[in-house]
Amino acid sequence: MNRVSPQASEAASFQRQPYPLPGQTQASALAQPQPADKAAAGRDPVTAYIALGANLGDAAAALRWAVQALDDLPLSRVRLVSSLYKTAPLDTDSGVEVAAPGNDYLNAVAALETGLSAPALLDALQALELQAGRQRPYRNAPRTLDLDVLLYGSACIDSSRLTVPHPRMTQRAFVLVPLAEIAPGLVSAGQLEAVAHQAIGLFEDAVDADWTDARC
Ligand code: A4P
Ligand code: MG
Repeated sequence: MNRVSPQASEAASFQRQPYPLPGQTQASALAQPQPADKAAAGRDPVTAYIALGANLGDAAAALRWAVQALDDLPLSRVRLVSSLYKTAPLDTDSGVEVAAPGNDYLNAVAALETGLSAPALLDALQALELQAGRQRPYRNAPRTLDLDVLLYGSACIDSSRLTVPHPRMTQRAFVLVPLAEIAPGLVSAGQLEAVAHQAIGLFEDAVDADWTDARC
């Protein structure tokens, strides 16, 4: 994949300070947590990790919009956002890694402190996907926006609509690398090593900028 940045081979071991949200300095993003309860929360907030992906249309703009939209959800605050990564489309459904159709993806992971229940969070993510023009013509089709729940606190969920931890997250560099960037304690060196052959690199256009800065 020749559109991945030269840092691709270093991406698995890459770590940097999390980006601040629009209007925040990096220090304030890290040092001054705000209450997630924009209204009175009925439950203790948990930290959910959300995978963001897109490979159709203006993917960078879609992910930038999504970060802001996540932060605007009721009872929720985006606490940390990873760098933006360019990744090769991957299909691991059969248990074997194969190239999937479509353009390269842009992927990122966000830490969302939320008082929403897990099903309510999934509803909210799917509503945002719809707003972003998501269509599902076939399995693993190119998409304008995909928002998956990787982790919801320490919960294990296995319902007809929601499986958490996300069942394929450990097979994917496009999840593990950005997750390790913002939550290094949640990803082991062995897990990163197991996906180190998958093509992933920092998205060149966002390397020197805060990609979540909503100036588009
Ligand atoms: N669902 C169950 N558990 C979850 C969860 N933890 N988070 C259900 C989100 N949804 C969950 O999802 C299908 C159904 O999964 C939903 O109705 C929900 O009830 P979807 O968003 O319609 O389709 P999807 O995202 O394609 O499905 P899935 O199974 O999450 O796909 P994967 O396995 O995540 O693969 N390659 C690169 N480079 N980057 C990518 O981002 N993404 C995929 C999608 C494939 N290849 C990729 C990428
Ligand atoms: Mg999805």
